[in-house]
Amino acid sequence: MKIIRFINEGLSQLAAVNDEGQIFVLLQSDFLALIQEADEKEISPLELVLKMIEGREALTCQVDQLELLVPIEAPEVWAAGVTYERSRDARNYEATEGRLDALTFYDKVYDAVRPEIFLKSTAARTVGPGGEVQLRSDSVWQVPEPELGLVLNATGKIVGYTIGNDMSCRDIEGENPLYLPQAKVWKRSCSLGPAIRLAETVDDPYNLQITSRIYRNGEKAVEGTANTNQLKRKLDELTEFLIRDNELFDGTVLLTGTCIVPPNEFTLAHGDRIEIEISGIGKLVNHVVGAGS
Ligand code: DO4
Ligand code: MG
Repeated sequence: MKIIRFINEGLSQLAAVNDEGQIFVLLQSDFLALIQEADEKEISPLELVLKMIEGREALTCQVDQLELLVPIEAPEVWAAGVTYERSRDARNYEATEGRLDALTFYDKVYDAVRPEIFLKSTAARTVGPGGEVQLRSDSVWQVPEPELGLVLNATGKIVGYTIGNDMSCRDIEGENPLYLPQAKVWKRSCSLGPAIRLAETVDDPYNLQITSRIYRNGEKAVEGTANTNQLKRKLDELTEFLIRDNELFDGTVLLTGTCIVPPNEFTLAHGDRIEIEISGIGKLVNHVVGAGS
């Protein structure tokens, strides 16, 4: 069971989408209200949704006919890094352009007990399905990072799964790891969506297929696939470090790191279309616009 938000007669509307793709309008204002109501009633979110849609008519349209909104206005989006071997190798390359002669920060963090976790975005910097992600004006090496996103409550419990794009500037990060916040955080540098899959309906989060495609002038320019079974860390390990001595807000999203990196010569350009698909969650599509657009 997935939860989406869409525009209905000018207003934001919450809805549940079952495995057959049928859409049922929900009365709650947003995903958090749904989770909170389930908590108050001491039932699971899935039970609550099933009760609400029982005997109700589904909408007569398909999800791709709706104008979707970001499924959650996450107050904060955090991100874990170097959680896949592929990410470690890509960072090593961008930091040394192939001149690798010693253990780097990235090798060390890949094996360390403490994971890399950084503040990636806020609601105002995050776009939803169909939205425009923006390029930085001072970078010539920019890529999307397709990642599984964990939707958390204030205690760090995983209440849902979504798709995230951790837009990144490889040249800025490669120049100096202390530039990480600038390589990661700027206007419209993060996207989430198109849906949140209720956590209890995901059998095995360590077996989700991730596919990413980038189209340029209507032609596929890059494609990559990965599986969350390649993840070095456990999801609970990441959330435990995130909540440690921290204040977390309901609806915080934690991106779990990328395993798909385009070829080194590739950089995003205005007009590109990015697709990120994760099995059981959906396909997040965004359009790339140049700096200042
Ligand atoms: O070390 C920098 C960030 C890594 C990251 O974002 C990732 O591995 O996905
Ligand atoms: Mg990332």
